[in-house]
Amino acid sequence: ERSKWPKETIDLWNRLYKKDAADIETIQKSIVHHVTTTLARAAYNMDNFTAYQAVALSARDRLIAQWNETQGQLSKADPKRVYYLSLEFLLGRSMDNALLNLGLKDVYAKGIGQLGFRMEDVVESESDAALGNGNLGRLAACYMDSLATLEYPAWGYGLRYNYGIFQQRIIEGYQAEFPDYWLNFDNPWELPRLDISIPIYFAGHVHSFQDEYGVTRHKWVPGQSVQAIAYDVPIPGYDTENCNNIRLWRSKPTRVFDLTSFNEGNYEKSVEDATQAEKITSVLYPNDNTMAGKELRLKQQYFWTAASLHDIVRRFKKSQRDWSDFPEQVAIQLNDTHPTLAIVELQRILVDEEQLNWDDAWEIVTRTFAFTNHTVLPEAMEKWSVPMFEYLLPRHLQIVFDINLFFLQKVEKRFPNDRELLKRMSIIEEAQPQQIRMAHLAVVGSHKVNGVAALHSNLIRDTIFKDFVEYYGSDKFVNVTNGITSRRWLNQANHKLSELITETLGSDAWIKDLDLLKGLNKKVDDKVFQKKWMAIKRANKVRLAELIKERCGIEVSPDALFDVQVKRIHEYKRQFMNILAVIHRYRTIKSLTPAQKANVQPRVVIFGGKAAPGYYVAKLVIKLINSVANVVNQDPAVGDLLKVVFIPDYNVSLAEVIVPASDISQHISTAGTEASGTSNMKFVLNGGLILGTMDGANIEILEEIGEDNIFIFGCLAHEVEDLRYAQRYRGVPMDPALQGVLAAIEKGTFEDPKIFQPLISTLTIGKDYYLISADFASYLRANQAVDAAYKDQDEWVKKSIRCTANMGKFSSDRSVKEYADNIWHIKPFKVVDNQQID
Ligand code: HBZ
Repeated sequence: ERSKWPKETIDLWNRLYKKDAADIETIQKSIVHHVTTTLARAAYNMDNFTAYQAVALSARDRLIAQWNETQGQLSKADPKRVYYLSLEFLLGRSMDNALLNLGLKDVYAKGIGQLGFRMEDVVESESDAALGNGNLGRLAACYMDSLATLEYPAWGYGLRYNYGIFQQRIIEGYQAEFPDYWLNFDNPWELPRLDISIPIYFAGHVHSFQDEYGVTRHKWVPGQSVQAIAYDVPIPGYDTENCNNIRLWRSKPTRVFDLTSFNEGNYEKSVEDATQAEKITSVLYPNDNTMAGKELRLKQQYFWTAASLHDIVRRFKKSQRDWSDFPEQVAIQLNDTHPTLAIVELQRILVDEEQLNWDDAWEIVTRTFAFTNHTVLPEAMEKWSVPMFEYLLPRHLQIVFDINLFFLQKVEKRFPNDRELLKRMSIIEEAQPQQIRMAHLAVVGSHKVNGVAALHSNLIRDTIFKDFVEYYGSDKFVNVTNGITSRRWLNQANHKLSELITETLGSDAWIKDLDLLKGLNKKVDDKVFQKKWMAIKRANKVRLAELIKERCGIEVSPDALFDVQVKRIHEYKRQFMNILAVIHRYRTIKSLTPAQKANVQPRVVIFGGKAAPGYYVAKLVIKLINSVANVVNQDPAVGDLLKVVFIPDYNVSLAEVIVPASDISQHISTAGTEASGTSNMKFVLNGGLILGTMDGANIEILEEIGEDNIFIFGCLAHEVEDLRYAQRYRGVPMDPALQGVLAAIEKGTFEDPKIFQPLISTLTIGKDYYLISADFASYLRANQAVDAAYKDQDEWVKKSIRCTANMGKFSSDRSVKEYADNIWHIKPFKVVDNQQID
């Protein structure tokens, strides 16, 4: 107990415990110290990677100090905290962000410059932390940055996968997957907490008995156990002392259990059990927006939610408050349905272990949780087979059935004699075998449910959760439009533009208050400013052109229009439609006379993104893009008028180079399918225009920047059903331009057409679920509008400036504040820089 320390000891601590000064020499000393001791290297034996490691270790020392200070002060004040449960945190690189947020970027750059290294090279030596599939994971990372910056007491909980999202290589035009063993070298951004080890149980059976009051109670008697070990990743806020935490769990075998097998003389089984235990956090599932249904995935979800709740409950119990205060102290946000088991686990802890009665426990549970939905695609809805669930989590299954029973009883009371309604709303789907609908469980166990953009939130109210809106009332279903952090996506990724903005606005306050970008609106017509603006865009394009040359061996001109579509490859995102339109463009160019060609706007069409390894059709889209690129890029009749590029292994740090270099980016999902999109926000924030559909956050971006600064085409969400119906039953013919394009593929213009047959057959009349044919004509027109607008560079630059100027709404600071005010009911807690213990 610190309070019992003698005064001399406290004084000694306070003399020793001083934050390091932030002058160049102190920084250089710490770098050299880490090179020569932690890394055991000699100065003359240093490369960029060693320099990166040393700088990271040096920055980490400071992060840890801030982290300690924050967590110490939080423990003492014990305000309400929010816990963000996400199976994915797509952090990317950490060093640049850590130095920026610590306010030490310039002095570190100078410091290592004098030691003979360039900051850019050092920064680029870091590999990405890629513990996520796409923007669900990246959103979690942006939110952690904003939570710390706005000084909210928040922790993230996730898994520490040994293998992040696979590395993609392109071999003969096809995607090939390679493991991402990112922990090959020590990860300096994590603090292993080997002392925090939590037992997690699986399988076994349930023991039911009467307690001393004659009440039936249940106790889970598990059959297996593993250990959860904590690894903490400090998340510093920008321009604040606050430093939050992401706690990632790693699975390890339990010693007691392998000893049992060992003592039975079954050495091999004990080793096998140990391997099984480590497997739980071995690999991130590489599917986005599809449900794999694998047992190991369910194990991951339970392992993670149980460890996290154990930690949260332990922290709460230290305060010795009454259980009814739990929702006053704890808010838990479920990032999609992946952590929904946490609802069941908390109910189990309260009822089985803390002996609360069911109703009191359930009241606490539902006041604690809130749930974010990220998709309406049916194939993405999580369902778990009851037999598999029962084997792994027998007690939890009983609880799920009880939750469902009590819930349906209440529904029945409100809406009597409606069996169809009960069937639709049930948490259990009557199939062979029965399935647990995790989205229904998440809705029933939460006090707020949100979608991630206005259209999407309305859609979930009208479709998948319609019955629930009628039952609970509409207040429970809210919208929080996604956001992105301006620190990474403008200040770091586009540093030159960031400097120009600061110089123009006279302050860098916009980095924390993105609405201040509005001040750029008055510069729209300023010729000098326009020139600087375009010069920066061009420099960014030169940088991307160099990257394309290096990674793809393709020469592209930075004077062409850069047209970018980078995101996960998925049918609903319609990269297929994009490449079909590229083929159309290619055929058109080939049909022109030299005089006509002189009027063609040169364009570089850039693709990037990973397909889930088992998603055959998506992988064929990648193959088609590469086959088209091969033909087009080598056709002398086309030259610089059209280039097609597929950049392999798209990830966060590539995005940081690609986003600032785009003139146009494509966000062209079938209306109603893309919940929000967040890269659309990143591109526009960097002065790139959008070619897109009326889907997700595109709609709100349009509202903010004005319809003259965005290229919109295609059908609207409410038209989709009718169009599908018309296609299927009224024999609507295929778009003629599309027919021409398909004929060219089938003729063998791009390799053996047999390869692409399964892809082309997705467009068969009546089967074109994503409405490529229906939208094709308006898509081609929108592309022409883009070409025409780009030719008028005087107007284009104005559009580009207006884009950036009006993107304030899409700061993740705004999103996080909405969550804090309307869902979590938490307040900022400012950490003071006192550096003293007492
Ligand atoms: O979440 C995305 C949505 O598609 C996108 O529209 C939205 O902007 C973004 C942030 O809200 N969803 C994902 O990225 N989803 C996944 O990555 C995913 C991963 C594993 C799953 C399911 C989905 O099992």
